[in-house]
Amino acid sequence: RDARMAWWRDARFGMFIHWGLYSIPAGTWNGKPIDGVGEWIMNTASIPVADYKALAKQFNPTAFNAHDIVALAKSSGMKYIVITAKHHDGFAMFDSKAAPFNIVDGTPFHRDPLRELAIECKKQGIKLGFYYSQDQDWTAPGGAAYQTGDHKPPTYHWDEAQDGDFATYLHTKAIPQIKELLTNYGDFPVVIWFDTPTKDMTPALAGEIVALLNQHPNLIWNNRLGGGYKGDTETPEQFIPPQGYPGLDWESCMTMNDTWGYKSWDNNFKSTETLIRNLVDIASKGGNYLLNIGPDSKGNVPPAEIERLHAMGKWLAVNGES
Ligand code: JFZ
Repeated sequence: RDARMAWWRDARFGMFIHWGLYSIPAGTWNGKPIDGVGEWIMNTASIPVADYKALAKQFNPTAFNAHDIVALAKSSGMKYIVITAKHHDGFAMFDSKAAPFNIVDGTPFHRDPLRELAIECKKQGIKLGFYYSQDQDWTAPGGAAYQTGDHKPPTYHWDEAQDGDFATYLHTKAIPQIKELLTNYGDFPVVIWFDTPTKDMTPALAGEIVALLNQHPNLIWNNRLGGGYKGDTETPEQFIPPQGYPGLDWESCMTMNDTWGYKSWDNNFKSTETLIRNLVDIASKGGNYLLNIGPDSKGNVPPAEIERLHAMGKWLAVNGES
């Protein structure tokens, strides 16, 4: 474990990237501003599955540039990147044979940004990990949904197209896609970042995923798989634990404004000073800082985020360790 965690413990600073179809509505649906984080818009606004899926046909992020994003992370002093391979909306931001609702087969873009990032990360000498929503999936039959608004228990689904059997979803989509992610990207991923488990993820089902993960002995995965598995890392979200987590590996993930996925009207950005203080605070308590960017629907990183990352890199160049 120590050998496997060594690079991660040294890293201190990483880039989280939340990017997907939700960057198109960007916090507005049918002309109305939608509260909450941008990547949850399908759930928060109860968007029907067919309407949400139709967004793929207009997703053409031609400004996406893997070289520039990796260079941005590096120049900011970050040592690793974790990008949303699939968020709760079920859309795969990678080439997937397991489900056609993906960026290569389902959009006019036809490119695999995860592959492009993997190539650039290797070239520029920085690590790459994948976020994968293994439990919630709002467009696949049987995928789980957390409750928002007036969605009804026990499934909290808002469209009958979401109904189905969770184990079948796991066996026909999630597990095959996790396999694809673990085998199609060369040296990467070094991290799998799971999220939002429900009670659907029984110890037995989670165990099937763990068996897969164990075939990759250097892989690091977080504490959000479900089924009682603790994983390798604690994941305090949007806060810094006052005493750290003595004896445990931990990573505070945080947004710069109030959303992970891009929202055109969220300008509530933390100051550079606050972000640097957070990094210092976290590092001094033995944790890592996973700081998020949310590219827009063209693939551009918002200027306010670039500006802050550049300033952090400048500060680290003078005051950091390496
Ligand atoms: C989850 C996601 O639902 C969200 O969209 C984003 O990807 C974020 C990084 O993770 O949101 C959470 C998960 C856990 C907590 C809060 C929000 N938590 O433990 O407090």
